[in-house]
Amino acid sequence: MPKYTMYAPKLSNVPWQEKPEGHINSPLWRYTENPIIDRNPLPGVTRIFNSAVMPYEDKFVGVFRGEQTNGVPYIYLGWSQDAVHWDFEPEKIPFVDEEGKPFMPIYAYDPRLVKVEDTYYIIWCQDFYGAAIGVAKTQDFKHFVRIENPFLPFNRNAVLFPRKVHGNFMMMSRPSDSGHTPFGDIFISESPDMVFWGKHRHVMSRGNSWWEGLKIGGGAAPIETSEGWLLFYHGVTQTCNGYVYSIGGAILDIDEPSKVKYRCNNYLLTPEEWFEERGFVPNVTFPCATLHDPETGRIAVYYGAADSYVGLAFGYLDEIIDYIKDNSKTTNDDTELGRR
Ligand code: BMA
Repeated sequence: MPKYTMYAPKLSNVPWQEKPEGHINSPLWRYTENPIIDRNPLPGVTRIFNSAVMPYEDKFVGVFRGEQTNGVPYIYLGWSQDAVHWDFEPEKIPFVDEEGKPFMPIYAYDPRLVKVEDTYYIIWCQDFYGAAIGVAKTQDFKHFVRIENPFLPFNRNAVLFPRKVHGNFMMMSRPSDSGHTPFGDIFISESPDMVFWGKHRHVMSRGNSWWEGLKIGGGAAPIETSEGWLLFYHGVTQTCNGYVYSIGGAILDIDEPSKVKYRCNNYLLTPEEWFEERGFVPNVTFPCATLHDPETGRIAVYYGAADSYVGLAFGYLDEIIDYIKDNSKTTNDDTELGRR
């Protein structure tokens, strides 16, 4: 009998491999065929990483950060039957404005993809006189309408919740600066219509432990569970040799998600494999999405690796929640409502 419940649509074809014998130190284990997307995945694109996927009809769809050969990041659409092998559309996603006119961001990176009610939202980081958040919506993955930018610059790592709370859309973000931000906490904002955002609250601070001591940022869209919202996020530390990005786990209160109930003091995944340690930016594991199945409790985490590849890791809901709870350490900044 599972201990905890996941509230999400059934997904029996979630990609999966059982835990390898002797696996220790984390409730997540890696897919043996990682990385699932290699270099030069399509003409004009040198690397795909930090990307998000979802089930759609009888297959899977994804929004992929593609670094073009001119160095500018953009978002590409991909399709898959098994969520492991991907076919990419050769052209960038053709965003339009609300009148249907082409409206392409100058650059776009780290997309997330979240379905709320009957609409799919793509959320990414783009230029808005500095790094800020962009949003588009689609219902058919053919027409992509950009809506208002939710926040002022500078901001990154926006993650939409898969359902409304208090009757409002909920979006986490990480206010930052214009460079490789050496600080950062996760905040949450509410909106009745995806246009006007307010009721800003602080969710959690950097710094409970060394691996996330510099900055943190939202990762995958949170998963609704009987214990609260399960959040995979990234935590960054600074070493004498640069930043290291690990994957962390926390559980947020279901009705007041600015309150952190549990926060794992240990990382759930940290760069250890060649494709995570070696690449355009070494030592990066950067979660952007999960696929998950409530019946089996299986969760597949999609993460960018070394700003060069996409990796896949697996875990069971019960084991992940127990690990987070057993190793939880929270501060006042985490557990309070986050309004000052
Ligand atoms: C962050 C973002 C991510 C990237 C990471 C490591 O600031 O730009 O896209 O994966 O740095 O380079």
